[in-house]
This record gives sequence, C-alpha cells and structure tokens, in this order.
Amino acid sequence: MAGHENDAPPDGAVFCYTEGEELEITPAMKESYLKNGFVLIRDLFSAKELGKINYAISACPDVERNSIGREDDGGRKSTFVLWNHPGDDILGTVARTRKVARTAQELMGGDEVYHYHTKLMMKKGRVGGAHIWHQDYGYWYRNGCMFPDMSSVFIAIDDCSKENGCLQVLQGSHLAGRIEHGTVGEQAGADLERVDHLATVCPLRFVQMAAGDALFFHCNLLHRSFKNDSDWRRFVLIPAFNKRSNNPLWKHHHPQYTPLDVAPNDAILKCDRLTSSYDKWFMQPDEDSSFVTKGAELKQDAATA
Ligand SMILES: O=C(O)CCC(=O)C(=O)O
Repeated sequence: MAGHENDAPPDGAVFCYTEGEELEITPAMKESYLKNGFVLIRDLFSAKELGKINYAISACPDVERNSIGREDDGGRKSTFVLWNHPGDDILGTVARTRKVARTAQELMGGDEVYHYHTKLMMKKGRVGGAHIWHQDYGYWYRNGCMFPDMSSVFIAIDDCSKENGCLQVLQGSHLAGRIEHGTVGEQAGADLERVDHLATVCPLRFVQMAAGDALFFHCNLLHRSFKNDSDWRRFVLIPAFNKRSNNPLWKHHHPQYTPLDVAPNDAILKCDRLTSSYDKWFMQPDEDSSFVTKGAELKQDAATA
C-alpha cells in the first residue's frame, strides 16, 4: 500500500478507526475536509464486516437483478447497482451506521443529512472501465440540489490500487466551485480546460486503499479512476448524503428529504437480511435523468413562449 508515495493523500488527511469505538470527528478531520476536500479513514470496516458485505454482494438477489452496465469512452464496461433508500438489509445498513452517516454529517457541518443514494460499483479485473474527471455535484446540480452541501463516502470492499483502478482526486479542487459538465459517452465529465488548469495547482492524489478503508469527500472534489487492467476485481460501495436543508427543487430519480434511520456501528454484524423489508427503489437503466438539464429545458420553454 502506497502510504509514503508523493502522490498519496497527505498525512493530514489520513486517520484511523479503532474497531468497537465511537469515531471521534476531530477538528483536524474537519479541517482536512474543508481544505483538501476529503478525509481518508483507514480500517473503518473490519474483516468480519467485509465478510458479511461480500456474502451479501454474492447472495442478494437485488444485486444481479438491478445491475446496470455503463461504458467508458474506450468501450470498457463497469457495472453498478444503485438504490435510493438505504434499507434494513446488510448492504443497506452500511450507509446507516453511525460511523458512516454521522461522520458524513459532522464533516458537512453538523446539520441533518439524509441518504441520497448508495452505489455498489463493480469494476471487474481486465473488464472494468474508467471514470473520467467529474464532480458528483456536476450530476446533482442538474437534479435541482441548489447548494453543494452533499458528500460521498467511497468504501473499499477490495484493496484499491493503481493497478486495479483506485480513485484519484485533485486535492483542494472543490474550492473552485461547480464546473460545467458535458456528456462523454455514457458519463458526464467536467470541462477539460478547467480541469487541466486545476491539475497544475491542485496536487493529484492516488487514493490507494485497503479493503475496509473509507474516503469521505466533498461533492465538488474532482475525481476519476482508470480502467482495471489487473486480474483482481475492485468493488466499492459509495453512499451519498444530502443536507435536509438542501432538499432538491424538483422530484427526480433520487429522493427528496427522507429521515435517515441511523444505526449503531455494530449493526452490519447483527443484520442477517439479504433484502430489505421496505422498498429501496433500485435504479433501472432508463431511469437516470442526470443527463437532462432541467434548467436548460426551462430556458428553452421561455424562449419559445
Ligand atoms: O468507481 C469509481 O472508480 C468512481 C466512481 C465515481 O466517481 C462515481 O460514481 O461518481
């Protein structure tokens, strides 16, 4: 693992969780989130929890049933499953644990947050594709979320290395604010002229992670990942949170404010459900309206009125 390389996250952004303890959100963590746009917590999930999560990934019927394939600009395909409501099954419980949900909330300033969605990203060895430079808010702004008061948690289910397509971030790039995104193949990508400039002033960090580590990051942080040219899969879970005060202006394919039922940190170990007792709403391929810019539609309506 590449903790000492120059292109690794700086020491001030890396913290460690001790199993069984409450994760204390320190001023140093908050400072890193504000200044760098991210916080890396090592060992947030134990080997036992990962065992359970992997069991759920292989045995939960919802995973295969709701997998969506998306090609990168080189024709390589990654698959993912996306659900809107966390649910009370093993995979859904991950986002509800205090060490995930409360940590995200505290890093975002402490106001109440709700679950916007979780994705299980399945980048298989030799098959999984790349993700181009983007901000998550590049998508979410289009959904009517007016403030960048949103956050993602990139949870490594497998070791994530340069070889299998770990996440890369431009440290501090969230401070530039929202950048225009265009469509490249089946993905949205940030305007490259701006990205190229930011890459000269914001250090590029390869976020190599061991399974169980988690990266909390701001929705305007520029990030990407390369295709997986190794023989090993690179699976990650990415819960995303929005502030209650940032309720989207219009109904779309992700939820308006819905109270989040936060669970204790040992909830994954105590959960035996493979499917949720309530509807999680799994996204289907034709239901992603992120590429439809509501603002643009409205402007066009006004122009023709
Ligand atoms: O899975 C990855 O490498 C990146 C995923 C990502 O950036 C996203 O889904 O927004």
